Amino acid sequence: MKVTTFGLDLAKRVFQLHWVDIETGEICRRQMKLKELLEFFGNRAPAVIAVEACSSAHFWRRKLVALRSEVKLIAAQFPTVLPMRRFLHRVQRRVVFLTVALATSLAIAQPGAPLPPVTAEVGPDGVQRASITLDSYSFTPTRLIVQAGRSVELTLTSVTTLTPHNFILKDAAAGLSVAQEVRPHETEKVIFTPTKPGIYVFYCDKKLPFFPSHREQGMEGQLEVRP
Ligand SMILES: [Cu+2]
Repeated sequence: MKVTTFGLDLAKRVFQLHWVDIETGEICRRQMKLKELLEFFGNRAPAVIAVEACSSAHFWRRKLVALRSEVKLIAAQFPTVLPMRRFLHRVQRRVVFLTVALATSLAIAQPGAPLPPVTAEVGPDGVQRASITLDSYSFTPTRLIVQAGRSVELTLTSVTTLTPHNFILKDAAAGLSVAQEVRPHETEKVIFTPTKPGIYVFYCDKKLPFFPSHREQGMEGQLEVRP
């Protein structure tokens, strides 16, 4: 079973919900009142819900998180849609909100192009440092470049709402033996020294019964160790 991503358009009385049916690929849309909305999410498997960041978004996040859903606040970030938005705001506000809600739903459901790799910075003490953000279900950056034979210190920060994650990086022959829990909204540091150039996969192996592991949902990245 996969987790469905919803785009939720917040309003005072009637809410618009958009999602992509995982089985059929069909784009679905439904209008609901508050009571129906809470029942809808209360009766289904945990979901990811994208909500446009606005003044009431935090209120809704608390309501939906209480129903075991994970809520992602999405900043206004769609350049082709949003410059027009100011103009359309007066004319047809609803249409644009729906477009954004649907776009956010699709953007989360279908990961885009990979982000560029990040090279760890070497401090005055010779330690290579980098930060990695853990979310459901991704690491950012997904590709980190370090040098062999020097210490690496990673700062791992979870920005997830309630899902615990971990960071596993293991290859005995390359001096890699890291397994660090990172609880929601917490930061952990790990230090290791990669001894052998190569590309090594790090991942989160958390898994709920009956669900695919976080790694299977895309929560993995690569450590590139250069000579
Ligand atoms: Cu995880």
